[in-house]
Amino acid sequence: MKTPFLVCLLLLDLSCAYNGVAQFDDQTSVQEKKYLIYDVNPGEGFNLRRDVYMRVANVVRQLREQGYNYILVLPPWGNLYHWRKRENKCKWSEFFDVESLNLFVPVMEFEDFIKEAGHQIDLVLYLQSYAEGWQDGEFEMKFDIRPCIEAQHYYEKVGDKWRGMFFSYSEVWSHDVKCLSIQGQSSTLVDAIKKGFNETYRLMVDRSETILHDHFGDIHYWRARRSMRYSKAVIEMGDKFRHEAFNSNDIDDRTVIKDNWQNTEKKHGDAIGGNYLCVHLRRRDFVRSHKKNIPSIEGAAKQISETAKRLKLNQLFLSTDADTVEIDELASFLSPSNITLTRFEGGPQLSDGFISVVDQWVCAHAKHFIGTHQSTFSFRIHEDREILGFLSETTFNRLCPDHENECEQPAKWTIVY
Ligand SMILES: Nc1nc2c(ncn2[C@@H]2O[C@H](COP(=O)(O)OP(=O)(O)OP(=O)(O)O)[C@@H](O)[C@H]2O)c(=O)[nH]1
Ligand SMILES: [Mg+2]
Repeated sequence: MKTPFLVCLLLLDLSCAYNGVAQFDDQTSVQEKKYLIYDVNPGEGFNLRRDVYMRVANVVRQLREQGYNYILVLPPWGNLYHWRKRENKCKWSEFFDVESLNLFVPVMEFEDFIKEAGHQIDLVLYLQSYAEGWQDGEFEMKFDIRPCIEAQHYYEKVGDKWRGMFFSYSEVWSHDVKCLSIQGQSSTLVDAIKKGFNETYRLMVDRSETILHDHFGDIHYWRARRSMRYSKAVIEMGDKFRHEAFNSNDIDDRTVIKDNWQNTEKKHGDAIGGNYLCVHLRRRDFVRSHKKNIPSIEGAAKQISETAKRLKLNQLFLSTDADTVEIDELASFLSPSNITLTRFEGGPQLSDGFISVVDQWVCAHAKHFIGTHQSTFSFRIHEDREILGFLSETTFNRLCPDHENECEQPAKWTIVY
């Protein structure tokens, strides 16, 4: 079945702008420089991809600590299901501060990799589970080269070159594709690379979401997460909006952080936030896939009104992927009617991805936040608020489904330094 990859190759048009080259200065390793490129299941959204970045960054960290000189190549953003404009080839620097990422492990944009190392990849290692599934219910860390289960849907040998999606860069190809059945976490992939592929100069690991975190929420998780600062453009846009819409600024909100995340350590309660309530109301596909755990629009409005009243906040910042009909409906149910609903609309010149990150930044600075059950979009806001130093009770909240007044609230994954 060749359709998925051929269809994706046709979606090449809307490229993102080029800006900036990453610099790094890490002397951990003495070996010849090698590149670790990675990709994620095409169906995954932006914020799960941010989580996978932390897993792979910790693979590179461990490889470097053990003397292997890997540079992490950042997978361009593109063709995401939620991006209605279907942009592709978007650089990380559009959303994130690449210099800051670089302070955790050396990283580079894919276009810089091409400039430096060409259009060829030596090996694609396609991660997959074991065809036979779990054995005896035991979680055993293991990996083995096995026959491919599904990689043939995404990679195809044409002459002596393996072709694939490669982030919509049609000139890129690989010398080889192998499938690695793996059960495990970042360190398991480290072991696999050390054992079988540490001579590979340009190694790409596809389906990286297959590996888990070594320890979710530990210091290495948080170091990778803290290094994931937003780009100057995102921060400037978000701060300007906060100021104009809510008269919110870092001094008054006590959300000043140092430029370098390595020197930033804030305590819970240091931040108080701007004079507004932020709600992340996840709709669209979530209405189907998480039906039992999210409220109706009317139910959401009721909960928001109660919280606004309790906290004496009459300014609501709404971060949502809902359509305008649902937003108008929500506004009409807010009570008392002096609660003002404000959104960051962006404008046609901004990408869907950029607008969504600005939404997250504005929510991260609110006095109080309420998210949507099991949305990785909400989870990333929790983390930003932990970094800024908010009290956990202002952060780990979610909207309950209708007729469930006291639903279970999100797990408090508090920051570790
Ligand atoms: N602007 C904006 N976009 C949103 C909002 N909520 C969701 N989106 C869009 O939908 C995407 C969210 O998808 P994911 O990043 O997969 O997060 P999720 O779907 O909530 O969580 P999982 O599917 O569990 O990973 C974002 O990247 C946006 O493109 C929102 O509040 N504001
Ligand atoms: Mg999603």
